[in-house]
Amino acid sequence: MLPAVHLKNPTAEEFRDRIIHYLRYACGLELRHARAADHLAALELAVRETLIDREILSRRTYDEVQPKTVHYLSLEYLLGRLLHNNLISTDLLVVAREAMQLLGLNLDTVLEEEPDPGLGNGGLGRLAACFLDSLATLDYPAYGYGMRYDYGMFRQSFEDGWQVEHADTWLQRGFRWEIRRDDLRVPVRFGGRIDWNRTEAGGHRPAWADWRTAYGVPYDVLVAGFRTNTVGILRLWDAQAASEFDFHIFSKGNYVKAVAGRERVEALNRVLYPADDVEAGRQLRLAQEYFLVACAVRDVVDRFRRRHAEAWELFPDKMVFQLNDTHPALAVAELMRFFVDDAGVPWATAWELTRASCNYTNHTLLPEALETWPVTLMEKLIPRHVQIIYEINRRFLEGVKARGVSDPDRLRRLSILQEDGEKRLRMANLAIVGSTRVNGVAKLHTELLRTRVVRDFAEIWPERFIPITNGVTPRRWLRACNPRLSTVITERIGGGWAKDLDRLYELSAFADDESFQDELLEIKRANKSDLAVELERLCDVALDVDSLFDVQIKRLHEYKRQLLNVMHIIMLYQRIKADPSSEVVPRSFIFGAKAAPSYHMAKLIIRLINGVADVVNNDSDVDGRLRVAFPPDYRVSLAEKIIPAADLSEQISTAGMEASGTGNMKLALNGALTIGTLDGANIEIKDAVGDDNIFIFGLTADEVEERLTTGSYKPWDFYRTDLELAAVLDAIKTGEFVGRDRDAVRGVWSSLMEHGDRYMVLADFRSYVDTQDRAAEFFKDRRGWARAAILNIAAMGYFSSDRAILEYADKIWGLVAVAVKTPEGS
Ligand code: 26V
Repeated sequence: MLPAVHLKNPTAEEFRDRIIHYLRYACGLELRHARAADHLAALELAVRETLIDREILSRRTYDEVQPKTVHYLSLEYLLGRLLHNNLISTDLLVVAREAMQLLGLNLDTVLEEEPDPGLGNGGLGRLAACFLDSLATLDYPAYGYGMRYDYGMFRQSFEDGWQVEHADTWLQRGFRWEIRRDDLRVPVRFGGRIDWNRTEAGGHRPAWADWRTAYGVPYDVLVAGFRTNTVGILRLWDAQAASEFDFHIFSKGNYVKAVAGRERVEALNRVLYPADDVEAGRQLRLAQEYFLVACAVRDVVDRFRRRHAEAWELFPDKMVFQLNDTHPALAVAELMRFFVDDAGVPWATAWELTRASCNYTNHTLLPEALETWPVTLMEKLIPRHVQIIYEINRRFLEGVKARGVSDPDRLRRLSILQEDGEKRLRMANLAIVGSTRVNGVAKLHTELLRTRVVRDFAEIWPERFIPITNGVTPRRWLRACNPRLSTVITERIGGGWAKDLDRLYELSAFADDESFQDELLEIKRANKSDLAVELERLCDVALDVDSLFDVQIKRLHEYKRQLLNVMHIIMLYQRIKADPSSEVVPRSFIFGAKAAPSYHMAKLIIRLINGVADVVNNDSDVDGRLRVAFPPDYRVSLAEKIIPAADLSEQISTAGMEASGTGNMKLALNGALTIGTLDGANIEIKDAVGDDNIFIFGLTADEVEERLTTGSYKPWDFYRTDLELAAVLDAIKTGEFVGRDRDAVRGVWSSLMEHGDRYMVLADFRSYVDTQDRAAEFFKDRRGWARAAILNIAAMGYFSSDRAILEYADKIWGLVAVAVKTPEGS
């Protein structure tokens, strides 16, 4: 008999007793001695108990059903805080609030104590987190595999307007959501050399020799589905040095060297690489990518073997991998290594099994973000994989030639190995060759992939490339972050929307309902007022709650064009200076952005924004009509406060450069109107909300491409013909806003006027500014604006990550939902 698992939720009194229990037996404290951090710990453990009960049921069900399971491989998971979401998923929110009250505590205060696990850079990592939520909510058997970085995304502060990075010590006060699984520790081989052994047939067989072993220790983070018993697992790996290997050195009396060797292995998951722009080409990053893949493959193969012994032909029917960008692309080589070297499967069969179980999602079109690794670096770390990749490439190119491709340039572009200059492995080519499906993350993005970035591949395998537009989880990005709006939506259309976001469409019936419009405006105002309090605390700026809250929150990148936004602010400022009595619609500009520590231009733009903020916020002519708030350390928990308060959502990337965007969806879902280019998912958002309910401006992707490739783009032409633009550029050039940093920040001007303005800021300036003027004018029509906001919310159903995951399950994974069985009588 299996032990009974209780699934009924506790009463507030029972839950209070659970909290007291954990305070006593996990923290060793009586209530009267507990501090805020202890309240948080005890509450987390009390909720975790429910997650564990459900997790046990999920595992039990899967052991019995042995369903096909998806494995999401990602170097990043931008989870954000987990307590609030877990309370909602388990339906314990009300009970917990009451229980805290019974203890004389306030739940909201305790929720604010939780640090953000920031194990990701930006959109790609946050998408992985939304997908885990949807997988569990839709009852799909799934694992996420990732790295348990000691230090996640750096903490950002500003000193004299400059970004300063600090270590993110998210684990310092303990992380209650993880469970260390020493029973599932796996060995990972690295280093060594290749020996050529004679086979019986007289040939030579390569063998990996003299490798060393590190260990991967998994920590499981339980991911509760919303209103279902399914609990998924995010398995994060920690690197551990092998004690034998130290002992060998240690026994020779060199203690220091032994410890240093340990250090080197364990440094593997010390830190998340905080760049999402250019490949740093660092050996440690390559080692991280290999380590994750080796741990994940071993874990999956072990589970397969427990269930299906050596029936490897079943592997693709039971196990499927999704590669989140090229970062885990070595999974293709590692699976081949396992099948061929460890399982003794013939190469051709091994290749069929590998390719049938792998799929790859591309998240970027920027050529500089496409990963390549020097082969010499790889040979030191994983010599056997290098051989395997050569063989994959040899057979692939043979196959291509057999299909009649003979143009050497084309073959060179298709090759997994880049051979001009230093020999390098092209991770995208490996991922494409080793996958059944390759997907883009929005329609335009997929089209540009097919026709530009990997055109040669799309020509030989058109069916391999498919679009699946991103989505966001409505649990975190509406229900949890915007309780006011959630409540009125539920009042109007019932609560089903949180699991079936298409239901929001029923709100369009209320678009012209003045009472609903008023309710919406009131909620927005209340959210803005909450945010204003927070921003006053964070950056000492007082915002006018009735001003237009204009929000741009995303990583700082030239292609995302925060610069265009700040140039618009400068222009508005100059209009006021020219005529202080002129009528302006009051605006509050809110930025959130981290720059990669090595991204010089991004850091200059941060300095410029902070400089403009300083001048504008303190000029008496402006008289509070323009305000700029740039709170430091933008992260998921700050996004959750900003998004519900936004009126206008800035999605202003150079067309053809933003793969999808997901912030655009979160903001529209919370009733912000978008000002944006025809880029990424903006196009699909426009189609959903209608041209009248979105502000579109700027060049199209084709127009950008045409100007960039023909060299017909001349930034100076715009300088000469647009007086307002010229004044803005002059102010940047002379360093008007940045005091003694004027020489440094002049680099921003140079990038536009001397280095060709790669991101076409000048080309889009006039169209952007005119569209902003239209938006401001429309904002004065409060009811009209509310109507448009309602129509935005109503149209966001499609942008749920549930819809995205259903598409992956259907078009890529061939995955079937499995209802978790509850024990009888519960
Ligand atoms: C790229 C690189 C380049 C090499 C150095 C390490 C590193 C780490 C991360 C990345 C990821 C950049 C790609 C990315 O985040 N793409 C974003 O993905 C979102 C989800 O699909 C999408 O909405 C954004 O448009 C896209 O920029």
